[in-house]
Amino acid sequence: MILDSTLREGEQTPGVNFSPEDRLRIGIALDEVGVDFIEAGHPAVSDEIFEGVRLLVNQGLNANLLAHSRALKSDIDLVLKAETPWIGIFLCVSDNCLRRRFGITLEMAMERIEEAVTYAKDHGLRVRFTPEDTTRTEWENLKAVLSLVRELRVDRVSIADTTGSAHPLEFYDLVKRFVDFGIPVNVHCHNDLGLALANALMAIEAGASLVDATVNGIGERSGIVDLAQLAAVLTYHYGVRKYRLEKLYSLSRLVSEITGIGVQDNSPIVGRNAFTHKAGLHVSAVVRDPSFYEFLPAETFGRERVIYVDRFAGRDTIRFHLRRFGIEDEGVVEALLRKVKSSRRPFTPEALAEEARRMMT
Ligand code: HCA
Ligand code: CU
Repeated sequence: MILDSTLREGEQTPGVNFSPEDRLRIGIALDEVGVDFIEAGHPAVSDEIFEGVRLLVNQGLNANLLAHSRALKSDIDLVLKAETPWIGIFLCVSDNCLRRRFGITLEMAMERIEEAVTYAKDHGLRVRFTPEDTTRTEWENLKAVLSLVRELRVDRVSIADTTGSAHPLEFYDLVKRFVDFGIPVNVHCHNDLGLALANALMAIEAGASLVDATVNGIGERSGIVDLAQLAAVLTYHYGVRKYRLEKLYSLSRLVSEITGIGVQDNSPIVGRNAFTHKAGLHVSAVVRDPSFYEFLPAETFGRERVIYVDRFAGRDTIRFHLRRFGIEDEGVVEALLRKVKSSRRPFTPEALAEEARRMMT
């Protein structure tokens, strides 16, 4: 399963603050893709976020809605008021955090967790608990907390690689230990080393059943797993067929527009060049059968295949474009190819056709 956290982790991106209407538009678009969970926001952060979460709840989406919360009664009360069926409660229990950040003992942290989880469960919420910074937390502490939350009947636990420090093989081992506890496991992988997706895949291999992602991979610092990449891997390598891949591109554009944060030209799936072919050798093959150079078919992802023209072009590149303007003339192809090859700038299909017409008159 996928949990999309664009509206929570994603909103922690510098420069990003969603209006209630933004939250609704993005929520609806996520629902169209078919993500299993939507993390709708952290209601205690601001009144407007609370309102936006309410708006999403009232929309009656298919996805399970979850709201983020500290292990505090006041945060949980706001989630109850917002009426999402799920709550995600987090607290760091590493020795480092306990001593140097909170100044409390593990026992005190466990009391807080017990109070918060019990309060949420007693009020009918389904609970995900995250020992934040899981990957840098002592196993003894994690074990104690896992036993506690299992007793409290939390519905899911999440392993957060909060600083993106994990190595995929290490992460695999940690996830396996969690899975052995018998509580359904989520993973939340940050991308500080560019390993978020690799770690998430190792987590799946180790038995995790849900992965957090955001549209365009946004989030604190370098963000987390990219939704489009995750949905594509689940589809093409794990045989998951439930996500509507053709909706991913417009979703990415929508989030870029709203956040003002673009994607790299070479980003997988949603980047400008993800389905563009340039070298003449590639184009010769692609015009016969795109799969020679496309593992992922452009159409499946709602993208158009682009045949780029510059001095790397070959005869097939020129032929391909001219044919679309109804021009088939080998003499013109040769002349145009010479022209293209002697230049350093790119040619649009229209410019090629115009040149061709000029040559023919
Ligand atoms: C945060 C940290 C978090 C929490 C993840 C979770 C992380 O609150 O911003 O609650 O499951 O990376 O640990 O995003
Ligand atoms: Cu995070």
